[in-house]
Amino acid sequence: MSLRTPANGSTGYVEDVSPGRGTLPPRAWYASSDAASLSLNGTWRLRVSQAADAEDDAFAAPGYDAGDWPEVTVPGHWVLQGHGAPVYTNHLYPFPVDPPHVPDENPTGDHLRVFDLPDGWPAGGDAVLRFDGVESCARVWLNGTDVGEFKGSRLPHEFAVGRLLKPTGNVLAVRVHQWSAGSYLEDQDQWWLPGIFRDVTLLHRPAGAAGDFFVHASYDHVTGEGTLRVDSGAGGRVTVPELGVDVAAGEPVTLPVQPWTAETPRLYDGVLATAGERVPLRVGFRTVALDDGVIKVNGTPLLLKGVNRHEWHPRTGRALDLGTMREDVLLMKRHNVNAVRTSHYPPHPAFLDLCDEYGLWVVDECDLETHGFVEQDWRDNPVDDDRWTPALLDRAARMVERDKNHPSVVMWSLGNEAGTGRGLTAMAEWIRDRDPSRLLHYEGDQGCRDTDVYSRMYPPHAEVERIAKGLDGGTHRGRRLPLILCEYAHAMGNGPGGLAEYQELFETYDRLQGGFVWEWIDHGVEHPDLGYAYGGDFGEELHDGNFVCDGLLFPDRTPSPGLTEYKKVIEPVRIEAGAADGTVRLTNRYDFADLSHLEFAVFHQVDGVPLGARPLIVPPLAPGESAEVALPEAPDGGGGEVQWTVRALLAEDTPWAGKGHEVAWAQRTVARRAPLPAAAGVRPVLDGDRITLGPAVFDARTGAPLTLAGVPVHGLRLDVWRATTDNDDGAPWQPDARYGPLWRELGLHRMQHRLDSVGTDDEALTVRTRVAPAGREAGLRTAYRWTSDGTRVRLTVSVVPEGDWRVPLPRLGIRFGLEGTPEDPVRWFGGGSESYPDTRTASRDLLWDASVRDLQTPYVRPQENGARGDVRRAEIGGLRVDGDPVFWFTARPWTTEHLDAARHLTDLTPGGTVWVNLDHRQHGIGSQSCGPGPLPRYHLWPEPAEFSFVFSQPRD
Ligand code: IPT
Repeated sequence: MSLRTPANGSTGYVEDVSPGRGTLPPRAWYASSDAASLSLNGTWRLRVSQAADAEDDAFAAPGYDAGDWPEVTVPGHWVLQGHGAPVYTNHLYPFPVDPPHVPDENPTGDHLRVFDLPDGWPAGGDAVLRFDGVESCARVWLNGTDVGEFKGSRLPHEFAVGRLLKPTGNVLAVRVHQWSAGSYLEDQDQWWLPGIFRDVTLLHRPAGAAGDFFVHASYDHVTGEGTLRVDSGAGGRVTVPELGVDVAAGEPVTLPVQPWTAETPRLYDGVLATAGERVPLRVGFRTVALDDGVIKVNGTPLLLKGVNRHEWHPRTGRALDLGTMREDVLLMKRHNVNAVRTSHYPPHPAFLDLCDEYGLWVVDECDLETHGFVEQDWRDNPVDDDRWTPALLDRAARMVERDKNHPSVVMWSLGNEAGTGRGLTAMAEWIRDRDPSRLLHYEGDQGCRDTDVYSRMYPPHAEVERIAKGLDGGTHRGRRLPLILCEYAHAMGNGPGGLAEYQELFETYDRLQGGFVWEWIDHGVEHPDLGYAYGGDFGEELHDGNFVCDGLLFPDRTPSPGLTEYKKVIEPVRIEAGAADGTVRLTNRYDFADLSHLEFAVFHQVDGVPLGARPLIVPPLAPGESAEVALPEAPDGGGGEVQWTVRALLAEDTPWAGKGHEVAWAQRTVARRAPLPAAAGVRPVLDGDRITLGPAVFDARTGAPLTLAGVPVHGLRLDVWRATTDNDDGAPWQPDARYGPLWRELGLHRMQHRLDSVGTDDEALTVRTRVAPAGREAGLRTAYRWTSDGTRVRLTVSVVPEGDWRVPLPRLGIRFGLEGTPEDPVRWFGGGSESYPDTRTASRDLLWDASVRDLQTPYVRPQENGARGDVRRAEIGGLRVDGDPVFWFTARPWTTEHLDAARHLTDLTPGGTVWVNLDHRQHGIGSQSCGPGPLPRYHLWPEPAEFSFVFSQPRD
C-alpha cells in the first residue's frame, strides 16, 4: 500500500489541469449601486508551509485557533511580507518541466479571516464570494465547508456562498499554493509572487440581481448615430438620462451621440435596473473594425502610441491600490501615450475603468504564457494538448466576460509567448463567437490564422519598413493585415534608442499602426540594503538578473529619460520650421481631436536665456491638417546664439493634467553663436618641472595639465570607455554583434596611454601619445595641442586610429577630475535632459542649472548615464569650458570604472572628486537588450577626428 498518493489525495487538485471546481460561471465585473457588499481586504492570519500537503485542513474548521499565526495584508504577496522570497525568471520555469507536475517544495499559504456580516445585511437572496486575483491556485472553505478550488491567477473567481453565511463569526479559509498546473500557463517574464494579491469581496445577490450583462454600444461615423443594446440575463430596463434613453434590456436604440475615443473619451452614465438591483453603466459608443487592411475606430485609422504595462509596485508587487493605478493612467496621458497592452494578463478591473474614463486604447491580454517550453522546441506545450484546452477556454472566458463592457478595450489578446497550438485556436474561436465586436491579437500566430493583426516583437527598423511595403513574405492572410509592434524599443536601463526612427516609419506607412514600448515600469523590489533588488538578489536558483528592470518608469514611478524621449517622439502636434523664413509649420497629428483644446506660446532665447513668451495664434486644425504661422521677429543676439521655442499647451484643465501642461514643442536656431576666440598668442614657458601657458600649468615631464584657469585638474586624457549599458551588453540570444562584450574583449576599458613626446614652440604646448589596449595592435594616435591668449586656454585633441578596428568606440572625448562633491553646482548651455545620439529628440537647449547629483540618472543597475548633448559651454568647479564644436557633457562623483563595477546604486559612493567627460562623439544606445542595436548612422566608428575646448574662468 502506498502511503502518499498526492494525485488522489487532498491536494490532488494542485496538479490537475482543469480550471477548478465549484466556481460560478464568469460574468461582467461591476459594482452594484444598491446591493450590499463587504470587502474582506485587510488583515488576515497566515501560515506558510513548504509543501502542498504539509498541513491538514483542520485550520478551515470553525473554532480553529490561529491566534499565534503571523498577520498578513490582503491583497498582498506573502513573499513581500517577510515570509519567503520572490523569484525572478524571464522564460525559464523555476522548477523541472514535467507538466502538470510541480515540485514537492511548494510554498503554501493558509490564510484565515473571521468576519461578521455588517448591520443591515439583507436576509434574503444569495451571496457571492469573489476573488479578483490569487496566485497560483486556491482552495476555499467557508465556515468549514469546502466550496471549491481554482487556478488562473489574474482572473476573477466567484463562489455562491449565501447558504453558508452566518450573521457573525464567519470563518473564511483560503489555502494558496505557489505552484500548480496553472503555473505552466503563467510563465510570464516577471517575479513569481504567490498570494491573494487582489481584492476579496462578499457580494449580496438579491433575488432578480443583474448577474451578467453585455453592453453593446456602437457608433456609425456616417450618420453620427450610436446604437445601444444591453443584453441582460435578468432582463430589466436600461436608462441613459442624458440621451433620454429608457428601453428594455435587449432592445436596441439608435440616436445621435458623441462617440468615445481615447482622445475624446465621452462616456454616458446610465443604469441597468433589474428586478433586484441597479447597476451603473458607463457607456462609450465606438465601433472597431478591420477595414481595408487597417484598424479603424469610428471609421478612422488608429496610430497606437502604446506601452506594455505590467502591474507593479516596488513594495506590494502586483497588489496595486487605486491610487497607483490612477497614477499610471495619468502618467501615460501626460506623456502622450494613447494605448496600453495589459502585458501579460488582464489587469485589476479598476484599471480598465480608468482607461474608459481618461481615454486609452486597450489591448486586453489573457493570463497565458508557456514560454519555458521553447527550451524543448515547444514539445508538450499545453496550448497544443487537448487536455489543457478547458483551462485555456476558461481563461479566455474569464477575461472576456469580466472586461467586455469597457469601451477602452478594442482588442483581445490570447496571451503572450505561448507558441502555437489547437488550444489557442479554440480560444480564438470562442472569443470571436462571444464578442465579434473587437479584434483579436496574438503575436505567436505569425501566419495570422487566428488573428486580425500581424503582430511582431522587436523587429529592426529596416524590417518594419520591408513589412510596410509588403516585401517581407509571410502568409497571404498576414500580408493583408495591419502591422502592430506589440513590443518594441526595449526600455532596459539607458534607452531605448531609435524611437524617433520607428515613429517616422509608423507615420509614413498606413499599414503600420504603431506599437507598444516594452515596458512601462521597472519591477525593482524595494530593499533595505540594495535600494531596488532584481533577479538574483534573493538567492534564486535560476534567475535573469536585471532583465526585470526594463521600464520607462523607475520602480518608484519617476519617469526615466526614456519616457521623456517617448513623449516627445509621439507628441500629437508636429512643430517644424516653416517654408518661409520667420514662420513655423504646425500639423495636427491626433487621429480624432482638433487643436481647439490647445494654446500655443513662443519665445526666443539668446545663449539659452529666454526672453518673454508670447501667445501664438494657431487655427484649430482638424486631424492631419497643417498651417504655417508667422513668428514674432527674432531679437538681435549680439553674437550670441538665437533660438525660438514654440510650445503647445493645454488651454484648460483636463482630468489628467492642468491648463498649461505641455503636450508638444519644438526649437530651432535662427542665428548661430559667434565663432570662439582662437585663444592663442601666448608662449609656453618652461620653469623647472612645470610649463606655464597663460592661466594653465602643466607637468613638464608628462605634459599633463595641473591647473586650468587656476583650477586644479587631474588625470586629463583621452577617454573612449563607458560603463556598458544594458543595451550595449545586449541579450545573449542576440544574433548581431553585441558591442559591450566585444569592447571588453578588445580591452577598451583598460586602455594604456603611452607618452611619445612633450614639445613646445612659440605658440603651443603639444603632447603626443598613443592610446591602446594591452595585447592588441589597434590604437589611437592622440595629440593634445594647448594654446592660450593669456586668460583662456584652448585644447585641441586630434585622434588618428591605427590598425585593425572592427568595433565602434563607446565614446570619444576627454575626461578629467576636479575637486568637488555631488552638491556642486553645474551650469551649462545645451540640451537639458539626458541624451545620446539616438535618444536626443527630447533634449531642449537652455541655460540650465543643476547639481552634479542631479545629473545622475538612477538606472537600477548602474551604467553609463547622464550625458547632456549639444553643449556649447559648461561651468563646473570654477572652470568654464566652451566647445568647438558643441560637445557631450557628463559629470559624476565617481569614476566610470566604479560605475562599471557597481551592481546596485548603493554600491556607488562619492569620493572627493567630480569626474568630467567632455565628449566629441558618443556611440548610440539602441535597444539590443532585447531588440536591435543602434542604427548604423549612430555607430561611432574610429576615424580621424579633431575637436577643441576652451577653458576659462566663469564670467558671471
Ligand atoms: C518578450 C516578452 O514577451 C516579454 O514578456 C519580455 O520578456 C520581453 O521579451 C523582454 O523584456 S519575449 C523575447 C524573447 C522577445
